[in-house]
Amino acid sequence: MAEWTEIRLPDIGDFQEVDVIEVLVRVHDKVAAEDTLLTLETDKAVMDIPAPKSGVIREVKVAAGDKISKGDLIFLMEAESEDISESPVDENADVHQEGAELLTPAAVSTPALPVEKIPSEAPPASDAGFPKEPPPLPVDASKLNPAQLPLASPSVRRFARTLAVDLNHVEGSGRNGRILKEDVQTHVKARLQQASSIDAGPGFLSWPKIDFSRFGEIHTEPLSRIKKLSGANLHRNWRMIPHVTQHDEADITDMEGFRKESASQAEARGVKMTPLVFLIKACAAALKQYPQFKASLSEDGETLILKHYCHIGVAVDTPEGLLVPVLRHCDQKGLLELAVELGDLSARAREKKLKLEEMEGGCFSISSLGGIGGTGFTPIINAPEVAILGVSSASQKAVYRDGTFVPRLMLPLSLSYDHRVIDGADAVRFTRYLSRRLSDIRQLLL
Ligand code: CAO
Repeated sequence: MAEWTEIRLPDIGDFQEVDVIEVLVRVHDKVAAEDTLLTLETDKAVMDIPAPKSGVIREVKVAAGDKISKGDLIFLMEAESEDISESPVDENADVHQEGAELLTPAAVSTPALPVEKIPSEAPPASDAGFPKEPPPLPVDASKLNPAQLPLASPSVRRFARTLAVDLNHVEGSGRNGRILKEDVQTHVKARLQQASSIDAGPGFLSWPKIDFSRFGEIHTEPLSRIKKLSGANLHRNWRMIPHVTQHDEADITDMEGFRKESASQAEARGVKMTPLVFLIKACAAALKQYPQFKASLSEDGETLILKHYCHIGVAVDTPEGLLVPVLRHCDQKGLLELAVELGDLSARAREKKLKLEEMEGGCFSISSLGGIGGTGFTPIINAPEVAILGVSSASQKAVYRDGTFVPRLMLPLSLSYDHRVIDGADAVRFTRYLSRRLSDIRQLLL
């Protein structure tokens, strides 16, 4: 049904002759109830005038720069009905005006429109055009709420919304402090610069600016490209993932005996068999048993992506910084094969000869500092992975067994996990499983 509605400026408070600063709709625009139609500005506030109902704008009676007051006609709208379409008009259709809100196309001298259904109780259309006294409009003036709106036009507000910018935090450079599009852009630029700097973010103190030369001689060196890249990743992962680190240890006395025995055999093939190779093998078994440790969380945090493959990344310390090449299908490979691959990847990492794809696709990482020392540390998860195993130096410890202390070679393990995905109990189960696997060489070789 074609119903034409006059939209007049509702009561907006004690304002007369208010400036129209923006008209948001044009003739033929389809609007939904509450969509903003135009923006007014007084010396105190900017306010949006919403559509009282859904429909199609048939005439625009105001333009930017006009001054309008309560009751002024601002739009003619064809209220939404099944019959609103772009189809040609039945020019012979009988049309009526329903109260003052319903105006016929003839009465408002608009282009021909599809008018088919007429309310039976409607009074006849007036030849004189619009009624002199407009009826109260169904605009909910409480929704205008000018005091709470930052001074900005709807298009600027829309622009800010698309960038998720809260206008309450944007400083306006326009008249009366009105926020302009450029102000939003400046705000976003500043926030991006802030985010990429080493500042921790809103609410944190900024990084101390200190002239160290006041205290003694200094020189500066630029960070390597790898350090900058890995630093940005580590920073993000540390801030975004709720880390917990589970510490444990494994008795690798028998494993070390076996490793030393097989070392010469490996060496003959030009391969170094270090404890790390055994750790990769044990982790592959543990990841099979606890597949959530090689899962990833979807970007929106709603879904867990479980992988049916087992690719393990190994942190390699290079002169340029940390690199993490990935060993593929670790669950399908023997110790010797893993040792060959680890040797090759770590050598090429140090020579900067790794290909990009050799650092992709990992499901879990191992960071071994055991060759250097240490008793435990807190590795940072390599997102989008959900866990990483840190390995420190094995050392002889007195272990109480069968009523007596015996010397055993104990390996410290530090498992950091994403607490959004993994529970503490599962983390201990994982490290306990690993520990058993490493302690029992027969199981490890299986
Ligand atoms: N406990 C005791 N000794 C260990 C050990 C451990 N957990 N792990 C290795 N070792 C020993 C090895 O057996 C080897 O001894 P020998 O030369 O007598 O055989 C020696 O330490 C050196 O081992 P390695 O470091 O050459 O070999 P690896 O397989 O253990 O490690 C690699 C290879 C590439 C991972 C390692 O060289 C490396 O770069 N580690 C640093 C990783 C890193 O920086 N992680 C931190 C990330 S967070 O900042």
